[in-house]
Amino acid sequence: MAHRLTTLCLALALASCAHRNAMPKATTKGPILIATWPFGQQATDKALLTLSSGGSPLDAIVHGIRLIEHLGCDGSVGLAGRPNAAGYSQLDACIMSGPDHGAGSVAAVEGIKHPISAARLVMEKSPHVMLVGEGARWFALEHGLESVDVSDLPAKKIAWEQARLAGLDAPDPGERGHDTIGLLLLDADGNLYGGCSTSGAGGKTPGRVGDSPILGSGLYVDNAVGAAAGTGLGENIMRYSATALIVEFMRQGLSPQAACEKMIHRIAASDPLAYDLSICFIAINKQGQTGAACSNGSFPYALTTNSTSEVHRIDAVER
Ligand code: SD4
Repeated sequence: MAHRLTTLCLALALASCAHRNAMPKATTKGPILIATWPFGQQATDKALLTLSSGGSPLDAIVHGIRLIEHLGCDGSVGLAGRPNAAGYSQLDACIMSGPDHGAGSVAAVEGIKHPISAARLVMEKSPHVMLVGEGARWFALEHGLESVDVSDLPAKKIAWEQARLAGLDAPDPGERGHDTIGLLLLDADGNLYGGCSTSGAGGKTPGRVGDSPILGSGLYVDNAVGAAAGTGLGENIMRYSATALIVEFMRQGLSPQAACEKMIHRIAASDPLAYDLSICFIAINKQGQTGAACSNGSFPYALTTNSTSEVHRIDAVER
């Protein structure tokens, strides 16, 4: 089932992939939606549909991301995503609301279908910003989110711990594949919102948390300036507070494109990996300009407005 859905996601996304390296034109009138990866187009389209049906901007972010969590596009979001080293899913998600600088986040949560909804509940129904693990699951279920059976998890955890003690190391997560849905919205009133959700790096050590639920790493929204989201190997993003810095670069006057590129160069200049970072960013500013950059390889991302919906593909930054 998951495989069929993944194939469907890819086919839909590739059919509309356009304009290698074409830079989208700046638009000033929202809504404008930008999302990571080709499957992000399904999220941007769904979010636009939510807005045009009268939904709020936060509904749009959540509906768009829930669709990807449901489809498990690319095997990297939701419960259909690649499991951790012990063979089960631990999911990360966060959401930010520009006008009130609201934020909610869940990390390493097990056995719920929609971590983005849990993150929104943390933002709207708790006095906290971030909940992790069992507490995040408990809170989500208390607020009516759909659960899945986790009765086999204790046995899986014990088996993994025994294997670990026997000296069998967790596989390198970087080689197991990873992606994230990051979705940013500038609405018709000029307000900014964002969310992201991931099952994280495949084969990660149980308990590992990536950049995606960490505000300022996987996602940052500043309603006065702009918003940014990251995807790629979280360890290479969260050590640099990358999306918070991209927003700061925009505050200093850089375009979203230049801000994303500067962040890649900034990390590459000091990191032992140089440009071999496997990280990408998207960004949007208050004026509706958008940008994207990646460290190596190429990076497709989705851009949707009232009049167009396309997947753009950029090459790695010039060194
Ligand atoms: C993580 N950043 O958990 C996520 C995974 C990802 O493209 O986005 N991969 O490290």
